[in-house]
Amino acid sequence: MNGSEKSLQERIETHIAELERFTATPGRGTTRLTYSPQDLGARAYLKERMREYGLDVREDGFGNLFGKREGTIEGAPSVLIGSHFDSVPNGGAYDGPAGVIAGLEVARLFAENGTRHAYPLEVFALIEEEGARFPGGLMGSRAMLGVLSKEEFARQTDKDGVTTIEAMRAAGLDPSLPGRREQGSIKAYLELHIEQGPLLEDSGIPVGVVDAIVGLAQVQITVKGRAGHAGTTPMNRRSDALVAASRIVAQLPDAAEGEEESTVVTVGRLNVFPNGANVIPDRVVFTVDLRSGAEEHVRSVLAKTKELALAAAGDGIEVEIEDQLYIAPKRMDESVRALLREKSGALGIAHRPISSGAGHDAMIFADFTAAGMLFVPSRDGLSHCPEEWTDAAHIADAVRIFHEAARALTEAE
Ligand code: HGY
Ligand code: MN
Ligand code: MN
Repeated sequence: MNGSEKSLQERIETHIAELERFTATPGRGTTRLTYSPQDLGARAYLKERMREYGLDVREDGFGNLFGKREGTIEGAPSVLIGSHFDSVPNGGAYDGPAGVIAGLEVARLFAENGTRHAYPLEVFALIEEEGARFPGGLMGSRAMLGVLSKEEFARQTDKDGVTTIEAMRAAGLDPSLPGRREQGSIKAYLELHIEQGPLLEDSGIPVGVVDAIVGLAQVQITVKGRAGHAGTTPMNRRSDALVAASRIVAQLPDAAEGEEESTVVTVGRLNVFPNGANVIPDRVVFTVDLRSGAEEHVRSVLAKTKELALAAAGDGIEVEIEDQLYIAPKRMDESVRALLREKSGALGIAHRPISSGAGHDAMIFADFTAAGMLFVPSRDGLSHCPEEWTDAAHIADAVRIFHEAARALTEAE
């Protein structure tokens, strides 16, 4: 590696290590919830790097963070490059930050080379992609593009009933700042993300050019029964919310059976109330996350899930279902994909097409602009866990590809 290459890889490793410090679960992975002290720590680090790399720093009314390098055309739409910087509970250090860091380092190369360009380059770091604090996920991008209205955004509450606006204010962020981003202000969208699966590593290919992202739906199911004494309530006089909820959960894998093979269904979050060892549960709240590469299968499994849940009602059991997110499968922009393939090839970096089983903010942007994604390998295909790891050399590959692509996208037509 030549000098700047080595420093690029080392800078990437430093960024990862610095951002990794901002976790609520040190030693047990990255837990960085939106608007938390960990969010603020990471945000401050990213702002410092944006300023160091000559970018104008701005936050919007949702807490999304932007670093802009103006081009020569006044008021022209931006080429956006970045990702999200929140995490799942006890997640990894690369899911999200790898993409934000790639954006930062592309901007640094523009600055280092004194690149003159017509269209602005805008590095971004979005909030609440994971939905670990507020319902649904992809919240920063949905709010920014108006898919989630400002009113709906303001109504979102976390598990303690704290609203987004209250949480922003408590974190010293300003929800009165402009939020909605006009479609005409974005020329293209680039995002690097870790693959979060085994394909690239298994194939020995360092870069994936994403062609499509699965469709996904998330619903929250609340099962209500009747609390009672675990010792004195006969079995035939119980309306046990947890037994009813467990029967629903146990049937869900069958709901995915017979659908297209990429169809998956997951119950990742389940809370029991009042959660006493000697109390019959009177309420259980859980999420169902379901995905497929083909929309008809998303719809079919969603319908089956709701049917199963509602069939559990009766004998003192009530069931409520709340739709929290629904996104059809999305294809990445063909011209951006071709550009990424061309620049990878020109740099001699092996690449392959790859589909995403994970959801990404690119799904939201794809309806508003030309969106493209690159994947880099995840060791052992692991993600959403402390073991998540990606070689900084692969992130550096993606930076070089995006640097060439961003130069092409920001130059005058
Ligand atoms: O859930 C996902 O696929 C993404 O990690 N938010
Ligand atoms: Mn992610
Ligand atoms: Mn994730």
